[in-house]
Amino acid sequence: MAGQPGTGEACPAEAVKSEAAKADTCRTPHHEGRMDRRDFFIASGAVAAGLAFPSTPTADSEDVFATSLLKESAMPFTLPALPYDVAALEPFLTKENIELHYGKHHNAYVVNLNKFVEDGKADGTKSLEEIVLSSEGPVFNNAAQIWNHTFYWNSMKPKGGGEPIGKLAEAIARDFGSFAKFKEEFTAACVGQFGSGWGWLVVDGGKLKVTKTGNADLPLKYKQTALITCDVWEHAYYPTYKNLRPKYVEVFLASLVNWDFAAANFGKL
Ligand code: MN3
Repeated sequence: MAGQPGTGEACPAEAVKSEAAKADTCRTPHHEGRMDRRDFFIASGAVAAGLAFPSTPTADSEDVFATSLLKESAMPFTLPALPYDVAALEPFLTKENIELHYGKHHNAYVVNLNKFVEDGKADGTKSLEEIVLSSEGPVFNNAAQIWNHTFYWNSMKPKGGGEPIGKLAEAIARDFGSFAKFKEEFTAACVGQFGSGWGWLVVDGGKLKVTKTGNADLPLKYKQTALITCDVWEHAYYPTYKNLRPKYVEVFLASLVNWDFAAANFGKL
């Protein structure tokens, strides 16, 4: 159902067969017995700090939880915490939708990239961005999808939507004519992306642009700075909206998009 074209990416169903994936399932927030673990990932501030996820040394405790954490922390890439609870985007994206998308899909890309490092196919001393810029095929697909998904989670927030303010609002008016015109272009890109991919608001050569990319492709490759993204892979919206991608994109703009995140990305330029 959820489109997984032949881009060399292992699907989550394959990935969960690995030991690493089994260990990773406790990172999914709905496993209530593991709240201590979830708190750790939130406390690590991985998301707030950006998109590079160094491993974290752990104490030598005999506790089962700490032992599994120690095992994973040998892996160079880790799944960053969601910036909100799995149910926080209800009813616009259901808890089930986020659990599947974050806990299975996003996690599978992390598991896969670590496996490539283990097998010597990717350099675990490089940052995620460095791998994205220097790889192709399955390594690129998984690295880029880790980056894209972390960026996507931050592109939404509970009680999102509305319109940006300040310098970003001025730039949107300058480069699109109006916010309404931006919305039209962004919607057309997201709805018009054939098959799996992403809709983006980017800065390209000092100018704001709407773009779309297929599969794992991303603005970083084109020297563009991403401000916001909407995941239009079917797995992103099928559990909540089934085949109604236009409805999902409409709700993304009306109730989910995080303009604070976009403004922060814009402000760094
Ligand atoms: Mn996705």
